[in-house]
Amino acid sequence: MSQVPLERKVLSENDRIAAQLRGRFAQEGVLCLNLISSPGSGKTTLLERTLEAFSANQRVAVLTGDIQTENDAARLRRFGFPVRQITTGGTCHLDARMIEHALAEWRPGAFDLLFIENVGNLVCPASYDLGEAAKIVVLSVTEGEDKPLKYPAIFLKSKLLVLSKTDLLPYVPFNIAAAEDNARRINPAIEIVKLSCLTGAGLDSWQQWIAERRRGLEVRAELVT
Ligand SMILES: Nc1nc2c(ncn2[C@@H]2O[C@H](COP(=O)(O)OP(=O)(O)O)[C@@H](O)[C@H]2O)c(=O)[nH]1
Ligand SMILES: [Mg+2]
Repeated sequence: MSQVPLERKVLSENDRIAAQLRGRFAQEGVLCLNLISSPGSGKTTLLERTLEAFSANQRVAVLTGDIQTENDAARLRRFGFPVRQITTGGTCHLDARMIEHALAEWRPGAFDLLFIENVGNLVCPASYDLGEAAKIVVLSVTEGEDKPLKYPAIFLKSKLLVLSKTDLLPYVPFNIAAAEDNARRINPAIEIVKLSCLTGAGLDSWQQWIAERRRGLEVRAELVT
């Protein structure tokens, strides 16, 4: 089989499993958020700040993907919530089958908010549906404001853009307004949160964004029952 039909087959199989995951998340009232960025943009740090702000009775879980090492899972387990590392061994993205496997050991209903930290890469993860409610693209201010134009697919598919490391803005020639404009040129509906995990600025907007999504799920569940 040539590469294009093979790729199509892989993606349609992925979509089938992702649809099952989405159905399962809907049934169990789980909000699943898929964080995507280049390596080093601050995904794990953002999850650390997020988990540390949750009270222990919150039903939150994390799956974190990397090519090698359990480092990120070790960083995130400190907060007492269930965390599993997915090491892909070379694959540059997570796929729906990996999520299905990783979830198999957790009992249904154990959590109602699931964060997935994807493998650091702005390209491949854009093509893989993981059954998430939203893809979230993280772009740090050291990466250049033109990235939405260079890697449009992930900005097009994301509901939220997190502009991270804003504490570094005084030290780097990053035009934050241009970055926002570029993201909106690709995806006019994209929401944008600017934050720094170092100073904590903007973390409230991030937490509010998540809280609104969780409330949206509850309202939908009430309408269905
Ligand atoms: N100055 C600054 N550095 C940050 C911030 N967030 C993360 N970092 C640093 O960026 C590096 C990569 O962060 P990490 O969370 O591992 O990125 P990931 O690869 O996307 O998970 C680490 O050295 C972090 O300490 C931030 O808000 N400000
Ligand atoms: Mg990480």
